[in-house]
Amino acid sequence: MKLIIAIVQDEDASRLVSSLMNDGYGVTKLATTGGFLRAGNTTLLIGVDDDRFQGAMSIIEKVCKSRKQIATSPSPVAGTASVYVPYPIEVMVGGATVFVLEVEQFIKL
Ligand code: 2BA
Repeated sequence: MKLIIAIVQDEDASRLVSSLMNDGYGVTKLATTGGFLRAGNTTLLIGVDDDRFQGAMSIIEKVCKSRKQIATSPSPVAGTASVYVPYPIEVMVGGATVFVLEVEQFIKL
């Protein structure tokens, strides 16, 4: 068994949960915040048997599309100690950041 930890965009999360649930996957949805953009994103915990792992990954890949987004990021101003000025940057968002862990035990009490 594996545990998929998938960090996705909020706007993809609802469709992704529905798609996974419709295919019989168990999902836990967590409201999370990205460290770089300091914006909300969604982290899904998906426990899957090994033979269903690729199916779950295919759904994540299909639903979560990458796109460019202009974001403002704080940046230290040269020569000042604590003044921060936001400036626009283009970042790729969407897609999914996925961690896959081997599950040692799966216990429901
Ligand atoms: P954030 O940390 O808010 O990052 C959002 C997007 O900003 C990133 O998308 C990336 O395109 C860009 N970005 C991040 N750090 C950057 C930097 N130092 N310079 C320029 N651009 C930067 P993703 O890479 O797809 O990551 C999406 C979200 O996945 C992240 O949101 C974070 O919540 C999570 N994540 C990504 N890598 C991670 C890791 N190694 N460990 C834990 N969480 C991670």
